[in-house]
Amino acid sequence: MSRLASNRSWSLPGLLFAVGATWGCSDGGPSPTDATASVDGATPSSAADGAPSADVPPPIDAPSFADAAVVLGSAQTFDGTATGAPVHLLVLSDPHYYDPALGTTGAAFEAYTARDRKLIAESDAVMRAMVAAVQTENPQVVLISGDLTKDGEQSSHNRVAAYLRQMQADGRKVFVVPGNHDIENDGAQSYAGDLTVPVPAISAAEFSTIYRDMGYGAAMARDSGSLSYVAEMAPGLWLLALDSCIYGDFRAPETSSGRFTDQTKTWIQGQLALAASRGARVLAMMHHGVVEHFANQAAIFPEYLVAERDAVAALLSNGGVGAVFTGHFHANDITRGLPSGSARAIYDIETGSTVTYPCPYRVVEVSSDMLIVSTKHVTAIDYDLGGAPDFQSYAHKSLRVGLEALIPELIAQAKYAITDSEAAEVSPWLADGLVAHYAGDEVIPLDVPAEVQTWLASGIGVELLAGMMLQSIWTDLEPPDNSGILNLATR
Ligand SMILES: [Ca+2]
Ligand SMILES: [Fe+2]
Repeated sequence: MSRLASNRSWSLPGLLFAVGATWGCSDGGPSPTDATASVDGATPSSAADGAPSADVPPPIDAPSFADAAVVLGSAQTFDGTATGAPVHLLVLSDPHYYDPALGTTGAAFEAYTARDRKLIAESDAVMRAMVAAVQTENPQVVLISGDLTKDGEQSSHNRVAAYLRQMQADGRKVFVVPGNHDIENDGAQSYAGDLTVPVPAISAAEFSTIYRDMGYGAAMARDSGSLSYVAEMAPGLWLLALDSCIYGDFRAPETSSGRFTDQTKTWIQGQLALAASRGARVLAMMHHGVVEHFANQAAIFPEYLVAERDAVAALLSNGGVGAVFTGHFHANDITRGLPSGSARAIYDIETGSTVTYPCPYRVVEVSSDMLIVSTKHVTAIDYDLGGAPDFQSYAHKSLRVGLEALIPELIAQAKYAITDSEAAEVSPWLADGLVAHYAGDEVIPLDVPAEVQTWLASGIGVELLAGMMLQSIWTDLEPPDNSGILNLATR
Protein backbone atom coordinates (compact mmCIF):
# COMPACT_ATOMS: atom_id res chain seq x y z
CA MET A 1 0.00 0.00 0.00
CA SER A 2 1.40 3.36 -0.92
CA ARG A 3 1.86 6.07 1.61
CA LEU A 4 -1.32 8.01 2.14
CA ALA A 5 -1.53 11.75 2.37
CA SER A 6 -1.66 12.46 6.07
CA ASN A 7 -1.44 16.19 6.61
CA ARG A 8 -5.08 16.54 7.53
CA SER A 9 -6.91 18.69 9.98
CA TRP A 10 -9.93 16.53 10.70
CA SER A 11 -10.60 14.97 14.06
CA LEU A 12 -9.68 11.32 14.34
CA PRO A 13 -12.29 10.43 17.00
CA GLY A 14 -14.88 12.25 14.95
CA LEU A 15 -14.09 10.20 11.91
CA LEU A 16 -14.09 6.98 13.87
CA PHE A 17 -17.45 7.79 15.33
CA ALA A 18 -18.90 8.76 12.00
CA VAL A 19 -17.81 5.49 10.47
CA GLY A 20 -19.00 3.46 13.42
CA ALA A 21 -22.36 5.11 13.65
CA THR A 22 -23.39 3.69 10.34
CA TRP A 23 -21.75 0.29 10.27
CA GLY A 24 -23.83 -1.45 12.82
CA CYS A 25 -27.50 -1.77 12.20
CA SER A 26 -28.37 0.58 9.40
CA ASP A 27 -25.26 0.06 7.40
CA GLY A 28 -24.79 -0.36 3.71
CA GLY A 29 -24.67 -3.42 1.62
CA PRO A 30 -23.81 -4.96 -1.65
CA SER A 31 -22.52 -2.89 -4.52
CA PRO A 32 -22.50 -3.90 -8.14
CA THR A 33 -18.72 -4.22 -7.92
CA ASP A 34 -17.56 -7.80 -7.92
CA ALA A 35 -14.74 -7.59 -5.43
CA THR A 36 -12.72 -10.73 -4.89
CA ALA A 37 -12.83 -12.01 -1.35
CA SER A 38 -9.30 -12.17 -0.04
CA VAL A 39 -9.63 -12.27 3.69
CA ASP A 40 -7.68 -14.98 5.43
CA GLY A 41 -8.94 -16.66 8.51
CA ALA A 42 -12.36 -15.11 8.24
CA THR A 43 -14.28 -18.31 7.95
CA PRO A 44 -15.36 -20.09 11.07
CA SER A 45 -14.43 -23.61 11.82
CA SER A 46 -16.90 -25.68 9.94
CA ALA A 47 -16.14 -29.16 11.13
CA ALA A 48 -19.62 -29.51 12.51
CA ASP A 49 -21.51 -28.09 9.61
CA GLY A 50 -19.87 -28.79 6.30
CA ALA A 51 -16.88 -27.58 4.35
CA PRO A 52 -16.92 -24.13 2.81
CA SER A 53 -16.94 -23.80 -0.94
CA ALA A 54 -14.31 -22.53 -3.27
CA ASP A 55 -14.65 -18.77 -3.02
CA VAL A 56 -14.81 -18.67 0.75
CA PRO A 57 -11.44 -18.66 2.51
CA PRO A 58 -10.35 -21.87 4.19
CA PRO A 59 -11.48 -22.29 7.78
CA ILE A 60 -9.17 -21.69 10.64
CA ASP A 61 -8.89 -24.27 13.36
CA ALA A 62 -11.10 -23.13 16.16
CA PRO A 63 -9.54 -23.75 19.58
CA SER A 64 -10.59 -27.04 21.06
CA PHE A 65 -12.32 -27.32 24.39
CA ALA A 66 -9.03 -28.50 25.86
CA ASP A 67 -7.19 -25.47 24.47
CA ALA A 68 -9.80 -23.15 25.88
CA ALA A 69 -9.64 -24.84 29.23
CA VAL A 70 -5.90 -24.29 29.39
CA VAL A 71 -6.40 -20.62 28.63
CA LEU A 72 -9.07 -20.36 31.26
CA GLY A 73 -7.42 -22.62 33.80
CA SER A 74 -10.53 -24.68 34.17
CA ALA A 75 -9.91 -28.14 32.73
CA GLN A 76 -9.14 -29.85 36.00
CA THR A 77 -12.33 -28.89 37.78
CA PHE A 78 -14.91 -29.78 35.16
CA ASP A 79 -17.47 -32.29 36.27
CA GLY A 80 -20.68 -31.99 34.30
CA THR A 81 -22.61 -34.35 36.50
CA ALA A 82 -21.67 -32.97 39.92
CA THR A 83 -24.96 -31.22 40.52
CA GLY A 84 -27.42 -32.78 38.13
CA ALA A 85 -27.97 -33.08 34.43
CA PRO A 86 -26.62 -30.36 32.14
CA VAL A 87 -29.01 -27.87 30.56
CA HIS A 88 -28.72 -27.41 26.81
CA LEU A 89 -29.23 -23.96 25.31
CA LEU A 90 -29.31 -22.77 21.72
CA VAL A 91 -28.50 -19.07 21.37
CA LEU A 92 -29.18 -16.98 18.27
CA SER A 93 -29.26 -13.25 17.73
CA ASP A 94 -30.33 -10.50 15.38
CA PRO A 95 -32.46 -12.58 13.01
CA HIS A 96 -33.89 -9.29 11.63
CA TYR A 97 -36.92 -11.07 10.29
CA TYR A 98 -38.81 -9.26 7.52
CA ASP A 99 -42.28 -10.32 6.45
CA PRO A 100 -41.88 -11.11 2.73
CA ALA A 101 -45.46 -9.98 2.14
CA LEU A 102 -44.21 -6.40 2.70
CA GLY A 103 -42.35 -6.65 -0.60
CA THR A 104 -38.95 -7.96 -1.64
CA THR A 105 -38.74 -6.68 -5.20
CA GLY A 106 -38.69 -3.38 -7.03
CA ALA A 107 -36.47 -0.35 -7.11
CA ALA A 108 -37.26 0.85 -3.60
CA PHE A 109 -36.46 -2.50 -1.98
CA GLU A 110 -33.29 -2.86 -4.03
CA ALA A 111 -32.21 0.62 -3.00
CA TYR A 112 -32.75 -0.39 0.62
CA THR A 113 -30.80 -3.64 0.41
CA ALA A 114 -27.96 -1.84 -1.34
CA ARG A 115 -27.54 0.06 1.93
CA ASP A 116 -27.75 -2.88 4.32
CA ARG A 117 -25.33 -5.63 5.33
CA LYS A 118 -28.16 -7.91 6.41
CA LEU A 119 -29.78 -10.64 4.31
CA ILE A 120 -33.27 -9.16 4.62
CA ALA A 121 -34.97 -10.73 1.61
CA GLU A 122 -33.55 -14.07 2.74
CA SER A 123 -34.54 -13.65 6.40
CA ASP A 124 -37.69 -15.78 6.14
CA ALA A 125 -35.73 -18.68 4.66
CA VAL A 126 -33.04 -18.24 7.32
CA MET A 127 -35.68 -18.37 10.06
CA ARG A 128 -37.09 -21.59 8.62
CA ALA A 129 -33.56 -23.01 8.64
CA MET A 130 -33.25 -22.03 12.30
CA VAL A 131 -36.51 -23.78 13.18
CA ALA A 132 -35.03 -26.92 11.61
CA ALA A 133 -31.74 -26.39 13.44
CA VAL A 134 -33.54 -26.13 16.75
CA GLN A 135 -35.38 -29.36 16.03
CA THR A 136 -32.07 -31.05 15.18
CA GLU A 137 -30.14 -29.71 18.15
CA ASN A 138 -33.07 -30.32 20.48
CA PRO A 139 -32.04 -27.89 23.24
CA GLN A 140 -34.19 -27.39 26.31
CA VAL A 141 -34.02 -23.61 25.93
CA VAL A 142 -33.67 -21.19 22.98
CA LEU A 143 -32.40 -17.68 23.68
CA ILE A 144 -32.70 -14.79 21.20
CA SER A 145 -30.84 -11.63 22.16
CA GLY A 146 -32.82 -9.01 20.25
CA ASP A 147 -33.35 -7.45 16.83
CA LEU A 148 -36.01 -10.01 16.08
CA THR A 149 -37.22 -7.94 13.12
CA LYS A 150 -35.88 -5.78 10.34
CA ASP A 151 -37.46 -2.60 11.67
CA GLY A 152 -40.19 -3.47 14.14
CA GLU A 153 -43.00 -4.13 11.64
CA GLN A 154 -46.06 -5.58 13.34
CA SER A 155 -46.54 -8.25 10.69
CA SER A 156 -42.88 -9.27 10.96
CA HIS A 157 -43.21 -9.63 14.73
CA ASN A 158 -46.36 -11.73 14.37
CA ARG A 159 -44.62 -14.06 11.95
CA VAL A 160 -41.52 -14.34 14.17
CA ALA A 161 -43.75 -15.34 17.08
CA ALA A 162 -45.33 -18.04 14.90
CA TYR A 163 -41.90 -19.45 14.04
CA LEU A 164 -40.88 -19.35 17.70
CA ARG A 165 -43.98 -21.36 18.57
CA GLN A 166 -42.73 -24.00 16.14
CA MET A 167 -39.44 -24.00 18.06
CA GLN A 168 -41.41 -24.60 21.27
CA ALA A 169 -42.49 -28.09 20.21
CA ASP A 170 -41.66 -30.84 22.70
CA GLY A 171 -41.96 -28.47 25.66
CA ARG A 172 -38.94 -26.41 24.69
CA LYS A 173 -38.70 -22.94 26.23
CA VAL A 174 -37.95 -19.87 24.11
CA PHE A 175 -36.96 -16.51 25.61
CA VAL A 176 -36.50 -13.19 23.82
CA VAL A 177 -35.54 -9.61 24.61
CA PRO A 178 -36.01 -6.61 22.33
CA GLY A 179 -33.25 -5.07 20.22
CA ASN A 180 -32.94 -1.49 19.04
CA HIS A 181 -34.85 -2.24 15.81
CA ASP A 182 -37.88 -3.90 17.40
CA ILE A 183 -40.02 -1.22 19.09
CA GLU A 184 -41.43 2.13 17.92
CA ASN A 185 -39.30 2.05 14.81
CA ASP A 186 -39.99 4.74 12.21
CA GLY A 187 -38.30 2.54 9.63
CA ALA A 188 -41.20 0.06 9.55
CA GLN A 189 -42.31 0.15 5.93
CA SER A 190 -43.33 -1.91 2.95
CA TYR A 191 -41.89 -1.70 -0.55
CA ALA A 192 -43.77 -1.58 -3.83
CA GLY A 193 -42.00 -0.65 -7.01
CA ASP A 194 -40.49 2.78 -6.53
CA LEU A 195 -42.47 3.42 -3.36
CA THR A 196 -42.00 2.85 0.33
CA VAL A 197 -45.14 2.90 2.44
CA PRO A 198 -45.16 3.13 6.25
CA VAL A 199 -46.63 0.10 8.00
CA PRO A 200 -47.61 -0.38 11.64
CA ALA A 201 -44.73 -0.73 14.09
CA ILE A 202 -45.28 -2.09 17.57
CA SER A 203 -45.15 -0.53 21.01
CA ALA A 204 -43.39 -1.94 24.05
CA ALA A 205 -46.71 -3.17 25.42
CA GLU A 206 -47.41 -4.96 22.16
CA PHE A 207 -43.96 -6.59 22.28
CA SER A 208 -44.77 -8.20 25.62
CA THR A 209 -48.12 -9.37 24.26
CA ILE A 210 -46.80 -10.83 21.01
CA TYR A 211 -44.03 -12.63 22.90
CA ARG A 212 -46.09 -13.55 25.97
CA ASP A 213 -45.20 -17.20 25.39
CA MET A 214 -41.51 -16.35 24.99
CA GLY A 215 -40.80 -14.94 28.42
CA TYR A 216 -43.33 -12.31 29.40
CA GLY A 217 -46.31 -14.52 30.26
CA ALA A 218 -44.55 -16.95 32.58
CA ALA A 219 -41.94 -14.58 33.97
CA MET A 220 -41.07 -15.02 37.64
CA ALA A 221 -40.71 -11.24 37.84
CA ARG A 222 -41.02 -8.28 35.48
CA ASP A 223 -39.52 -4.80 35.67
CA SER A 224 -42.26 -2.18 35.64
CA GLY A 225 -40.06 0.32 33.78
CA SER A 226 -38.75 -1.83 30.92
CA LEU A 227 -39.27 -5.13 29.12
CA SER A 228 -36.81 -6.86 31.46
CA TYR A 229 -37.87 -10.03 33.25
CA VAL A 230 -36.64 -13.07 35.13
CA ALA A 231 -37.55 -16.57 33.99
CA GLU A 232 -36.64 -20.06 35.06
CA MET A 233 -34.74 -21.91 32.31
CA ALA A 234 -34.50 -25.07 34.42
CA PRO A 235 -34.79 -25.78 38.13
CA GLY A 236 -32.14 -23.66 39.83
CA LEU A 237 -31.06 -21.95 36.60
CA TRP A 238 -32.57 -18.51 36.06
CA LEU A 239 -32.44 -16.17 33.09
CA LEU A 240 -32.11 -12.43 33.73
CA ALA A 241 -33.56 -11.16 30.44
CA LEU A 242 -32.71 -7.47 30.15
CA ASP A 243 -34.21 -4.77 27.96
CA SER A 244 -31.35 -2.36 27.26
CA CYS A 245 -33.17 -0.52 24.47
CA ILE A 246 -34.31 3.07 24.24
CA TYR A 247 -37.81 3.97 23.08
CA GLY A 248 -40.80 5.97 24.28
CA ASP A 249 -40.02 9.57 25.10
CA PHE A 250 -36.32 8.89 24.86
CA ARG A 251 -36.22 7.47 21.39
CA ALA A 252 -34.86 9.57 18.57
CA PRO A 253 -34.87 8.36 14.99
CA GLU A 254 -32.00 5.94 14.36
CA THR A 255 -31.41 5.40 18.06
CA SER A 256 -29.27 2.31 18.40
CA SER A 257 -27.56 2.91 21.74
CA GLY A 258 -28.66 1.27 24.97
CA ARG A 259 -28.91 1.95 28.66
CA PHE A 260 -30.59 0.97 31.93
CA THR A 261 -32.45 3.51 34.04
CA ASP A 262 -31.64 3.77 37.73
CA GLN A 263 -35.00 2.17 38.44
CA THR A 264 -34.14 -0.86 36.28
CA LYS A 265 -30.70 -1.16 37.88
CA THR A 266 -32.34 -1.26 41.31
CA TRP A 267 -34.75 -3.91 40.06
CA ILE A 268 -31.82 -5.97 38.71
CA GLN A 269 -30.04 -5.75 42.06
CA GLY A 270 -33.15 -6.95 43.86
CA GLN A 271 -33.69 -9.87 41.52
CA LEU A 272 -30.06 -10.99 41.85
CA ALA A 273 -30.30 -10.81 45.63
CA LEU A 274 -33.43 -12.94 45.47
CA ALA A 275 -31.70 -15.50 43.25
CA ALA A 276 -28.77 -15.65 45.66
CA SER A 277 -31.07 -16.17 48.62
CA ARG A 278 -32.65 -19.11 46.82
CA GLY A 279 -29.37 -20.59 45.66
CA ALA A 280 -30.24 -20.15 41.99
CA ARG A 281 -27.62 -19.70 39.28
CA VAL A 282 -28.29 -16.78 36.94
CA LEU A 283 -27.26 -16.18 33.34
CA ALA A 284 -28.17 -12.87 31.69
CA MET A 285 -29.18 -11.84 28.18
CA MET A 286 -29.38 -8.39 26.60
CA HIS A 287 -29.04 -6.85 23.15
CA HIS A 288 -26.18 -4.44 23.82
CA GLY A 289 -22.69 -5.50 24.78
CA VAL A 290 -21.36 -4.96 28.29
CA VAL A 291 -17.66 -5.75 27.70
CA GLU A 292 -15.62 -4.34 24.80
CA HIS A 293 -15.15 -6.89 22.02
CA PHE A 294 -11.97 -5.31 20.69
CA ALA A 295 -9.68 -2.59 21.95
CA ASN A 296 -11.29 0.85 21.80
CA GLN A 297 -14.72 -0.44 20.77
CA ALA A 298 -16.24 2.01 23.25
CA ALA A 299 -14.52 4.91 21.48
CA ILE A 300 -15.14 3.73 17.94
CA PHE A 301 -18.60 2.18 18.26
CA PRO A 302 -20.06 3.53 21.53
CA GLU A 303 -23.67 2.74 20.63
CA TYR A 304 -22.91 -0.99 20.61
CA LEU A 305 -22.14 -1.11 24.33
CA VAL A 306 -24.64 -0.37 27.08
CA ALA A 307 -24.17 3.03 28.72
CA GLU A 308 -22.06 2.98 31.89
CA ARG A 309 -20.94 -0.50 30.92
CA ASP A 310 -18.42 -0.79 33.72
CA ALA A 311 -21.06 -0.09 36.36
CA VAL A 312 -23.51 -2.46 34.67
CA ALA A 313 -20.86 -5.18 34.49
CA ALA A 314 -20.08 -4.67 38.19
CA LEU A 315 -23.78 -4.80 39.09
CA LEU A 316 -24.17 -8.10 37.28
CA SER A 317 -20.86 -9.66 38.31
CA ASN A 318 -21.20 -8.71 41.97
CA GLY A 319 -24.73 -10.07 41.85
CA GLY A 320 -23.44 -13.48 40.77
CA VAL A 321 -23.89 -13.29 36.99
CA GLY A 322 -20.83 -14.78 35.34
CA ALA A 323 -21.93 -14.56 31.72
CA VAL A 324 -24.18 -12.37 29.59
CA PHE A 325 -25.46 -13.38 26.15
CA THR A 326 -25.46 -10.34 23.86
CA GLY A 327 -25.82 -9.40 20.17
CA HIS A 328 -26.13 -6.09 18.29
CA PHE A 329 -22.71 -5.82 16.60
CA HIS A 330 -23.33 -8.97 14.53
CA ALA A 331 -20.00 -10.49 15.57
CA ASN A 332 -19.46 -13.92 17.12
CA ASP A 333 -17.11 -12.87 19.86
CA ILE A 334 -16.52 -13.67 23.53
CA THR A 335 -14.62 -11.36 25.84
CA ARG A 336 -13.93 -11.34 29.55
CA GLY A 337 -14.10 -8.12 31.51
CA LEU A 338 -13.14 -7.32 35.08
CA PRO A 339 -15.30 -4.41 36.23
CA SER A 340 -13.56 -1.84 38.38
CA GLY A 341 -14.23 -2.46 42.04
CA SER A 342 -15.28 -6.03 41.38
CA ALA A 343 -13.38 -9.10 42.45
CA ARG A 344 -14.79 -11.27 39.69
CA ALA A 345 -14.89 -10.98 35.94
CA ILE A 346 -17.84 -11.39 33.63
CA TYR A 347 -18.02 -12.97 30.19
CA ASP A 348 -19.81 -11.17 27.36
CA ILE A 349 -20.84 -13.94 24.96
CA GLU A 350 -21.85 -12.05 21.83
CA THR A 351 -23.55 -14.10 19.14
CA GLY A 352 -23.43 -12.98 15.51
CA SER A 353 -26.51 -12.38 13.40
CA THR A 354 -28.19 -15.24 11.60
CA VAL A 355 -28.56 -12.89 8.58
CA THR A 356 -24.96 -11.61 8.45
CA TYR A 357 -22.05 -13.82 7.38
CA PRO A 358 -21.12 -16.29 8.78
CA CYS A 359 -24.69 -16.62 10.08
CA PRO A 360 -23.78 -18.36 13.35
CA TYR A 361 -25.68 -19.69 16.30
CA ARG A 362 -24.38 -21.11 19.52
CA VAL A 363 -25.00 -24.36 21.32
CA VAL A 364 -24.25 -24.09 25.03
CA GLU A 365 -24.21 -26.80 27.65
CA VAL A 366 -24.62 -25.53 31.20
CA SER A 367 -23.32 -27.77 33.98
CA SER A 368 -23.14 -26.14 37.38
CA ASP A 369 -20.75 -23.25 36.83
CA MET A 370 -19.37 -24.53 33.53
CA LEU A 371 -20.49 -23.33 30.13
CA ILE A 372 -19.40 -25.51 27.23
CA VAL A 373 -19.80 -23.29 24.19
CA SER A 374 -19.71 -24.30 20.55
CA THR A 375 -20.72 -22.52 17.37
CA LYS A 376 -22.58 -23.75 14.32
CA HIS A 377 -23.72 -21.95 11.19
CA VAL A 378 -26.63 -21.75 8.84
CA THR A 379 -25.26 -23.60 5.82
CA ALA A 380 -28.31 -24.00 3.59
CA ILE A 381 -31.57 -22.12 3.10
CA ASP A 382 -34.61 -22.61 0.89
CA TYR A 383 -33.93 -19.61 -1.37
CA ASP A 384 -32.65 -18.95 -4.89
CA LEU A 385 -28.95 -18.18 -4.38
CA GLY A 386 -28.48 -17.03 -7.94
CA GLY A 387 -25.86 -19.62 -8.83
CA ALA A 388 -23.72 -19.30 -5.70
CA PRO A 389 -22.25 -22.68 -4.76
CA ASP A 390 -23.71 -22.61 -1.26
CA PHE A 391 -25.27 -20.30 1.30
CA GLN A 392 -22.05 -19.55 3.20
CA SER A 393 -20.38 -18.41 -0.03
CA TYR A 394 -23.43 -16.35 -0.89
CA ALA A 395 -23.50 -14.68 2.52
CA HIS A 396 -19.74 -14.09 2.53
CA LYS A 397 -19.77 -12.41 -0.85
CA SER A 398 -22.74 -10.26 0.06
CA LEU A 399 -21.06 -8.98 3.21
CA ARG A 400 -17.54 -8.59 1.84
CA VAL A 401 -18.60 -6.78 -1.31
CA GLY A 402 -20.99 -4.62 0.65
CA LEU A 403 -18.42 -3.56 3.23
CA GLU A 404 -15.79 -2.72 0.66
CA ALA A 405 -18.31 -0.57 -1.16
CA LEU A 406 -19.58 1.07 2.01
CA ILE A 407 -16.37 1.91 3.83
CA PRO A 408 -14.82 4.29 1.29
CA GLU A 409 -18.18 5.96 0.85
CA LEU A 410 -18.31 6.72 4.54
CA ILE A 411 -14.76 7.84 5.14
CA ALA A 412 -14.56 9.84 1.93
CA GLN A 413 -17.15 12.28 3.14
CA ALA A 414 -16.10 15.76 2.20
CA LYS A 415 -15.84 17.10 5.74
CA TYR A 416 -12.96 14.75 6.43
CA ALA A 417 -11.06 15.91 3.37
CA ILE A 418 -10.01 12.41 2.41
CA THR A 419 -9.64 11.71 -1.25
CA ASP A 420 -11.52 8.90 -2.92
CA SER A 421 -8.27 7.13 -3.71
CA GLU A 422 -7.12 7.27 -0.09
CA ALA A 423 -10.38 5.82 1.10
CA ALA A 424 -10.27 3.17 -1.57
CA GLU A 425 -6.82 2.10 -0.38
CA VAL A 426 -7.83 1.70 3.25
CA SER A 427 -11.21 0.10 2.77
CA PRO A 428 -10.23 -3.44 1.68
CA TRP A 429 -8.11 -3.86 4.80
CA LEU A 430 -10.85 -2.62 7.06
CA ALA A 431 -13.45 -4.79 5.31
CA ASP A 432 -11.25 -7.86 5.73
CA GLY A 433 -10.80 -7.06 9.39
CA LEU A 434 -14.50 -6.60 10.05
CA VAL A 435 -15.46 -9.80 8.26
CA ALA A 436 -12.86 -11.67 10.30
CA HIS A 437 -14.12 -10.11 13.50
CA TYR A 438 -17.69 -11.07 12.69
CA ALA A 439 -16.61 -14.71 12.31
CA GLY A 440 -14.53 -14.73 15.51
CA ASP A 441 -11.17 -16.25 16.43
CA GLU A 442 -9.61 -13.76 14.06
CA VAL A 443 -5.90 -14.13 13.34
CA ILE A 444 -4.17 -11.22 11.69
CA PRO A 445 -2.70 -12.14 8.28
CA LEU A 446 1.07 -12.04 7.99
CA ASP A 447 1.05 -9.12 5.57
CA VAL A 448 -1.03 -6.86 7.79
CA PRO A 449 1.36 -6.24 10.72
CA ALA A 450 3.87 -4.42 8.51
CA GLU A 451 1.10 -2.18 7.21
CA VAL A 452 -0.12 -1.53 10.73
CA GLN A 453 3.34 -0.59 11.96
CA THR A 454 3.91 1.72 9.04
CA TRP A 455 0.60 3.44 9.51
CA LEU A 456 0.91 3.79 13.27
CA ALA A 457 4.40 5.22 12.89
CA SER A 458 3.06 7.99 10.71
CA GLY A 459 1.26 9.34 13.77
CA ILE A 460 -1.35 11.36 11.94
CA GLY A 461 -4.13 11.28 9.45
CA VAL A 462 -5.62 8.47 7.45
CA GLU A 463 -2.66 6.22 8.14
CA LEU A 464 -3.02 6.45 11.89
CA LEU A 465 -6.75 5.83 11.60
CA ALA A 466 -6.20 2.76 9.48
CA GLY A 467 -3.46 1.47 11.74
CA MET A 468 -5.49 1.86 14.91
CA MET A 469 -8.59 0.28 13.50
CA LEU A 470 -6.77 -2.59 11.87
CA GLN A 471 -4.79 -3.37 14.98
CA SER A 472 -7.84 -3.43 17.23
CA ILE A 473 -10.25 -5.21 14.91
CA TRP A 474 -7.73 -7.88 13.99
CA THR A 475 -6.70 -8.58 17.59
CA ASP A 476 -9.01 -11.07 19.26
CA LEU A 477 -9.38 -10.61 22.97
CA GLU A 478 -9.38 -13.61 25.28
CA PRO A 479 -11.10 -16.04 25.44
CA PRO A 480 -11.65 -17.90 22.13
CA ASP A 481 -14.86 -16.95 20.37
CA ASN A 482 -16.40 -19.99 18.76
CA SER A 483 -15.67 -22.92 21.05
CA GLY A 484 -14.51 -23.22 24.60
CA ILE A 485 -15.25 -23.92 28.22
CA LEU A 486 -16.00 -21.03 30.51
CA ASN A 487 -15.70 -21.71 34.22
CA LEU A 488 -17.91 -19.15 35.88
CA ALA A 489 -16.83 -20.24 39.37
CA THR A 490 -13.23 -19.11 38.79
CA ARG A 491 -13.91 -16.29 36.40
CA1 LIG B 1 -12.50 -13.36 22.06
FE1 LIG C 1 -28.92 -6.12 14.59
